[in-house]
Amino acid sequence: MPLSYNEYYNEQTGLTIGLKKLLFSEQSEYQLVEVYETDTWGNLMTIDGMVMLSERDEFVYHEMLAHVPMFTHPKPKRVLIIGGGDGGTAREVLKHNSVIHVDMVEIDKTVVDASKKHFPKVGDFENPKLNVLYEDGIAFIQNVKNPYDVIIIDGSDPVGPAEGLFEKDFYQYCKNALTPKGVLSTQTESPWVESYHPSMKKVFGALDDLFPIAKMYLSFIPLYPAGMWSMGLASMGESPLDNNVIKRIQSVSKLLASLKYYNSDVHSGSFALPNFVSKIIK
Ligand code: SPD
Repeated sequence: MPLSYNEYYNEQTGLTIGLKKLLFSEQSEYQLVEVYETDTWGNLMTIDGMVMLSERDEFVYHEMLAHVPMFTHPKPKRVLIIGGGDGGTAREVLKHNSVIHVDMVEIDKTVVDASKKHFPKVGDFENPKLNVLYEDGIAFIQNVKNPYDVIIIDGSDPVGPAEGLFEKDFYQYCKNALTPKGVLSTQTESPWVESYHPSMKKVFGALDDLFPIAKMYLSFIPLYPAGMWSMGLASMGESPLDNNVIKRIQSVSKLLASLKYYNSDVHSGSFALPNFVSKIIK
């Protein structure tokens, strides 16, 4: 029987990935972090049995979580990433020339260390603009003194240490920590997994109440449950669908040429929601 990894997300329905071997397994203070070598997806990181990233498809998630808010802001200089310990979101943020400083607040150093060793191409950890802090993002956000232009929440699923990242109070603190035209993005799970709908409703309810602009957008990530993944965008300034934003994206050909998923058409199209998806957050 060949080795495989299974993430069940709906009774007995789930995802199966062929494995070659286990490369790393550590029960940290917070969670079980594992890295496998897979048959066709490169190395794979799981946390508490849930897929976080594979070398082959991580670009979709990281490009979409980072570039949608980064281009929605006219000139993002200071950026905060909550979670994101594998470094992929920071790598994408750091491609923007306007950025002068990125704080990445990751609760679990085990994730960063495992990523540096087993996903050496994912992070840009030596970049002098990146400051990694090993702290609880929920505590950190309540004490921000110097606000950020963009905040990106790259947490795990709403079980365990990441549960608080789906609460209204957390988004109120994020709003307080943004500059006047600040923009936020956050990962909000698969519309196909009903057990996550209450968390999705909570996040979009909070964003709608707190921000003048709040929208869901979608991307397609093969190794996440059911392959369809939602993210939230909230803005105190421009709308992600403003013409200015689209022109801004099209003006940076060098950055765009380095990307494998994101472009101006994907940016606009990602906000088109199928009816069953909009219904979840109405
Ligand atoms: N079940 C997948 C949840 C995705 C959460 N973030 C992944 C981290 C990648 N930087």
